[in-house]
Amino acid sequence: AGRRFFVGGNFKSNGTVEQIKNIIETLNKATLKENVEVVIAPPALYLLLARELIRPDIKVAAQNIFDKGPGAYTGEIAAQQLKDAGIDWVILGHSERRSIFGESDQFVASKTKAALDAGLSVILCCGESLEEREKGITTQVVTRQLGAVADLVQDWTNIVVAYEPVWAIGTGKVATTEQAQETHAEIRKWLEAAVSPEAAVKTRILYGGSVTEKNSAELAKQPDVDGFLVGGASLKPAFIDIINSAP
Ligand code: G2H
Repeated sequence: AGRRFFVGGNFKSNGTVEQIKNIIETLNKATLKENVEVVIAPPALYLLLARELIRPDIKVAAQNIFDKGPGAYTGEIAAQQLKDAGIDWVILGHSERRSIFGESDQFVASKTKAALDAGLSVILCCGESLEEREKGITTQVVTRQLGAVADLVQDWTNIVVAYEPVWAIGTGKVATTEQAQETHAEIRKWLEAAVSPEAAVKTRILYGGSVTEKNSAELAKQPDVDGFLVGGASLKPAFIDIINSAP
């Protein structure tokens, strides 16, 4: 569809200095398919180390920011500080932030706006719970989550959407290719109506949730799957095979 394939590695709260160095060394030595955009997101503590060591064609993302500051916000990192440190991307609205830390759609939207205003690019996550899927309200849930962002942000050029069904995250239960494609197509339809026809054509929609080197090639073939947000498997050499499963 002319959209550049995108693969993000979300390390979550995993790794040590030594392990991060090893993952980066493996990536630096790997032959990666050209024209795949690759971004790794180590824990905040290791962002500068990662940026220093990683090959220049791979970018680095934070896993969160605060929507205010710099200032008196103990424990938080402001968007401008990431930008200053040469970190170009941030993951926002991950379901673990929403469920464990109680982040609302509005808070995620406000952070997305702060990130974009500071010149960062955003991997914006959305996704339904198992209960919501069983109720048949998947589309309502993800468009409500994304809609909060559309209320504040008109220009989606620097947003990549990641659809991550909560029931598939870290569970080994990957969505079927049909389930992923169906929801991705719904998101694209929503983008056309709620943001713009241009955003619908250009915005990358990633799939996330138990992506491995075994299921990535099949998912990558779907017309509305433009890449992956990979958790567990991004810490392993298999991440390279996932990157190279781009069609
Ligand atoms: C979903 C995904 C990465 P995993 O959270 O964001 O993690 O691949 O481990 O399910």
